[in-house]
Amino acid sequence: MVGITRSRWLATGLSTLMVAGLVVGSSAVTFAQDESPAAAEECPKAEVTGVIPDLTEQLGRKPKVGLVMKSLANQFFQQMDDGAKAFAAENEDLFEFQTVGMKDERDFAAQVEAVENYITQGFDVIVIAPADSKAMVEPIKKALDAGIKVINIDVALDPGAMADAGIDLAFFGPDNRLGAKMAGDALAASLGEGANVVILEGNPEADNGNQRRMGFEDAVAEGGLNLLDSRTANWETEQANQLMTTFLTQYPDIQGVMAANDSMALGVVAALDAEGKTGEIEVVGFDNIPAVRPLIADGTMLATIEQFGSEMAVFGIEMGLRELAGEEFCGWQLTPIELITAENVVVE
Ligand code: ALL
Repeated sequence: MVGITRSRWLATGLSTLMVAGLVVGSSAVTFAQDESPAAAEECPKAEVTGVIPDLTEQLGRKPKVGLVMKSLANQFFQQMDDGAKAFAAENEDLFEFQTVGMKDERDFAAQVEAVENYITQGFDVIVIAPADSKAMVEPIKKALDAGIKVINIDVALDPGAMADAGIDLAFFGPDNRLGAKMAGDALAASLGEGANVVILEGNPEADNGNQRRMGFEDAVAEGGLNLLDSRTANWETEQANQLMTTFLTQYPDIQGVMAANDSMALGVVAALDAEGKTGEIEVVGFDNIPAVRPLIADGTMLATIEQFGSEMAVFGIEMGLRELAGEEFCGWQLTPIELITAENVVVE
């Protein structure tokens, strides 16, 4: 993990960081405590301990934990997969571990199938980053009905769909709207008032896709930017490349681009390159995947947001096993984000 390690996340502890704009070391790690539904519902903050309860005696075997991710073509999930597997290897005497991902961002059926497989195979805990905030509620309800502890990370499930299904899961993830606002603010500060910008949205079926769009719009409003257009490229590099190429023909005066993830930012950068516009148009993204770090360091991209994907999955595993041991978690359990620019990017 570049920039910030799991040990730093664990050492500082989530609950001690639950203040807006807290500065850790030289870099700002930002939380929006006031907006957290967990705070509103007075759900106690879950402390990250890195300690896994020993449930082997209670169960008569090691508990089985499954991690369900989204596209493994995306470095964000490759890193999450690596981090979670490393943590499981360190704790192999305490739990068994498997992971599943989708082949691309639209391969939604793979998630449904993964949850059903884990139910059939008698898993005890499922940690899931849902690809669709509404449609994943039904398969998750099936898992809960089968007695499985389900931990929702990364993309919040839809509260209405959960209410309809009669379930209420805690959400372990970042403030996506605030993160996008931070990236958008960096763009606004660099370009100045009145600058022409476009937004590339994530998947509209995923809550974090919508949150990030709203966060970018907040930055547009606050920074007095001129939003020319906002469309989805479904989190995908290739779609983003095509959309950006279209935008460049349609709006020859674009000055800045806000992409809801780095996979799409990479597609944007390639489109700019093809048109000979590298360096002329500022680009911000979200994720801090390894592929964008050199681009941030050399100024091809202005900024991204680190959201600590591996740590989020490890957090989910710990909380799932603690639920299995009898603890209960509710509300929004906020995880950290950090603005990454040329000032603090770490290229390996
Ligand atoms: C989201 C993640 C990442 C990622 C996207 C693509 O849930 O938070 O930003 O790039 O999924 O699937």
